[in-house]
Amino acid sequence: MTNPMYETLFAPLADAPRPFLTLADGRKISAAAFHDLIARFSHTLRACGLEPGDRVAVQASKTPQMLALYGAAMASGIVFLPLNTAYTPDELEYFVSDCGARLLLVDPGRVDALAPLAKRLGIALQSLGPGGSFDALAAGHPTRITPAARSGDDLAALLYTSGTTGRSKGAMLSQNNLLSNAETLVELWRFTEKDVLLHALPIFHTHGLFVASNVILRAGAQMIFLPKFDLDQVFDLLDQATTMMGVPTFYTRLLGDPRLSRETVGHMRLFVSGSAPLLAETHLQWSERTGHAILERYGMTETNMLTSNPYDGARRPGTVGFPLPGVDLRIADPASGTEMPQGETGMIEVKGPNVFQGYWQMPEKTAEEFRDDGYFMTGDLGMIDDQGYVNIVGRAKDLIISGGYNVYPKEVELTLDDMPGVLESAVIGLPHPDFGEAVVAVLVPTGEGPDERQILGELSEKLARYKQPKAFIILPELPRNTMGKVQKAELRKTYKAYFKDTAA
Ligand code: MCA
Ligand code: AMP
Repeated sequence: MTNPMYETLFAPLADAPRPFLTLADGRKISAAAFHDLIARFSHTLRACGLEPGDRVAVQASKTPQMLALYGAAMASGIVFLPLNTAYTPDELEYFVSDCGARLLLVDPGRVDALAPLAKRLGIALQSLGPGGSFDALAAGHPTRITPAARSGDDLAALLYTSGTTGRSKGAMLSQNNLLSNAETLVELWRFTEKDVLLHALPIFHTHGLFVASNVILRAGAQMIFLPKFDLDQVFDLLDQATTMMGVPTFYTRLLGDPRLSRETVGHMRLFVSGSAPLLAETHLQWSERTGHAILERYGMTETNMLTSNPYDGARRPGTVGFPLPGVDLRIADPASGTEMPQGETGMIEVKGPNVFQGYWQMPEKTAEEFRDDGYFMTGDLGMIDDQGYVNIVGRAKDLIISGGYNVYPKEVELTLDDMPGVLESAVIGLPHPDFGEAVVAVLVPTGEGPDERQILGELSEKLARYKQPKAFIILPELPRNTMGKVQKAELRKTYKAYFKDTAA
């Protein structure tokens, strides 16, 4: 194959009259029409001066155009860099300049705000979606393409992940990394051309883009493509779907709605959950209410999917199932990397065709996260039970997962520590009924003490909304051990019931 991603996922759409996307308003886009858009966008990327290997960065709403841009980037051999729409211009600037993107695409309404940044970085700026300048350029291009020659080892995408310390890192994902995972999941989860996926996840992260969309493309299936997770829209359109993928917050929100019943989901084939731990309690409530056992799986940006509960056989609540075919997974001593006996807890380490190529222009960071024998250290602590199911029991990394989004406390603490009235801070995740974990800042004030409203105002300039604390706790000092290290576990224990029974 001259371009495996394009040929496997996108070429089969060409000229196919079958429906591919159903939008929130019921409008349908056929596979053929979607492929026409991919072709036009691919010509437009080239006309904008991008060549195979160049990066295109996109921070835009979830539209068919955004998904078509992904297909166009693959067809043209251009590395796709999707960015969370919640990122502030400050956050955006780092990603765009670090990867050396040649073109930044944003929503039409954001062009004015981002023009100075694009000018400063010397990068072309266009708008994408209805009324967008990129779309207008595309209209003049043909609907046939010759894809750029690419091998399976060539880069397909860069996805930035934050780190416990230091700068965010761009995970380099090759065509084979993505394709191998899509092929495995289609087979394991039995996707066929008869499936209709209710797609309410964002498409700037692995879950919505590489798990959900790639699986549907590979299976030749279709999607109900919603701009975001909205309970009314989900209930309106659910009867047209056969499957849904979501983060645990989707399932707790659906459970909180009286419309959820055996009847409303009677025709569904499969519910998949991932990105954050699904409480066993949620799994059980869902089974009781709907008769469906949610299939929980586990993955990472750097690796795509790693484990899954079985399609046939017991889906065990509180576990993430078995390693995927082709994935080697071991539990190792975090310090030495020695494999631990079954039943003991250690670092989850993995190897396989899905594991990324390394961090963009950070060879030392890449080396730090791999063992000498090629296993990647996930930073998750796990145990394999006597029936082979992987249990995630904690994290070696200081990370909060709020509603499926990762928040690195260090980044929030560094921002807070610079604010007037704050002597120091500790940012922790506390159990939250809607988001699973919520970001909370424990602050030690200087003399007058911080003004929470002022802090939130300043934070909104610097950090995406989902990273901003949902609550502040003021303490005269932070608990520390004899070495002077802040005892976050103690803070989490003291305040574990902070959000108990509070509404979202
Ligand atoms: C929105 N807000 C949040 C979050 N989302 N705050 C904390 N955590 C969040 N996840 C803010 C909003 O800005 C708003 O702030 C307030 O919280 C409530 O907004 P609401 O309308 O309720 O939020 P929403 O728009 O309904 O979003 C909640 C959501 C969404 C549907 C759970 O966050 C979501 O789609 N999450 C999925 C993330 C995901 O796809 N992760 C996969 C990563 P205010 O009102 O104050 O302005 S990939 C991954 O993790 C790996 C690879 C894997 O295994 O999949
Ligand atoms: P990301 O950096 O967004 O790729 O997030 C990856 C992290 O999400 C993993 O390292 C895990 O800590 C977490 N994660 C993903 N799926 C699950 C799951 N099913 N259960 C628990 N944690 C999960």
